[in-house]
Amino acid sequence: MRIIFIIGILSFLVLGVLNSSTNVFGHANPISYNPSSNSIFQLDQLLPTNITILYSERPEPKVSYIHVLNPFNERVDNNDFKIVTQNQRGATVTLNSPKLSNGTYTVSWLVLSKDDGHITKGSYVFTITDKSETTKTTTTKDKEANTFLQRTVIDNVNLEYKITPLQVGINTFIVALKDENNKSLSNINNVIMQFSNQNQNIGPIIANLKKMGNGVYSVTGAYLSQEGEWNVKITAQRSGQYDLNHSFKISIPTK
Ligand SMILES: [Cu+2]
Repeated sequence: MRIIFIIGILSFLVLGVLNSSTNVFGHANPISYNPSSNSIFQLDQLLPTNITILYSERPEPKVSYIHVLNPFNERVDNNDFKIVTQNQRGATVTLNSPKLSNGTYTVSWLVLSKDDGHITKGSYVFTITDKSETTKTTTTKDKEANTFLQRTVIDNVNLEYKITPLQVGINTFIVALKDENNKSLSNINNVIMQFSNQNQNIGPIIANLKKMGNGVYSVTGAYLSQEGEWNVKITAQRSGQYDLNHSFKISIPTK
């Protein structure tokens, strides 16, 4: 018993050393976003003046970029990508402040890693609202104008997913997983949704859903940040079984 314990500790230490020196898990992955993912700003209050992303590896500035897009897919950054922080793993662009108004903004980034030569890309969103916009959203919700609802069966699991009110900007996403007998699944550890808009070169935008009950997960956010066709992938991680994956396309109409 004691020997097994010691071996366990030793292998843990060895893995730890490997991990920090050679970066086994590789690639420049985002560690933090500022402003943070899915944050909401009031138009009449302090708005962000720049976007800063910290990565796990050093971006090569000749190739890497951060683009900030308004809801009409127009750039609102000043095209001044530069490396910040002493370890050179941070990158920033400033925002063209007069161009900011209410709406959903997409931050799309690409990094060529100086450390392992690999390219990674992704997107995230933040929202600027004003009071009249909030009122409009409430009215739409009251009317229950649009709900996108789909059901499918994968690996004997009944998967149901719902998007309300199906608009550009903030939506609520609900994923429900049940077994063959329509009992809610209790072995789900995590549900993730990934959103990509290939025409606008956006994505993947990753959303982690919150557990609302056994087999029911939900998140609210502006992940569908522009109109047009989106590819959405749902992944449910289960204990003791393979992940469940389901991809679908959805068309977001003009407001
Ligand atoms: Cu890599």
